[in-house]
Amino acid sequence: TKRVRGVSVFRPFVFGSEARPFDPDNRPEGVPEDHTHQWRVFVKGVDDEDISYWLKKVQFKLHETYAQNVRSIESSPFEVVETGWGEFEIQIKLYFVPESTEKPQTLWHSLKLHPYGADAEGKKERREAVISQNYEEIMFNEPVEQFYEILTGG
Ligand code: SLL
Repeated sequence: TKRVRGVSVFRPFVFGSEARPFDPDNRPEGVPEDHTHQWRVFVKGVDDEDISYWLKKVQFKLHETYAQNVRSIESSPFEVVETGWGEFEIQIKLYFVPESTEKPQTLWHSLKLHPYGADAEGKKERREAVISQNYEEIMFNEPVEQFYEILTGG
């Protein structure tokens, strides 16, 4: 497969998490006692643009306290919804469409449950949603011709 020499193609995307504390008076059924939040970790296009033409699969690796902590999401939306009690680092592995012949790329995201400053001593617990997301650009250097066409709509 021929590569397109001297060309780099960038694709923007967003990854991150959203967390929301449970209302203590109205907890969803079946959630373990010690869980305090529902959260979501995701990879998506900017303005929810569909990115599945270049992104094939996302593997989210959660903390080992989770059952089946490696979650593979094979189609859009690339996200995992969970509940829990603690913050941790999530490994996010991006797999590209097979035409790309590109190796997977790994990112890390810190799951945030608590609003900034909420853990300061003497502060009353604030119950609010916490969104933590990053804008990122992936660079494909000298993509193979077939992938270049997919990327540029050629
Ligand atoms: C901490 N280092 O101690 C972190 C680990 C792990 C959070 C946090 C498990 C949920 C379940 C969960 O929330 N783990 O039991 O399924 O703060």
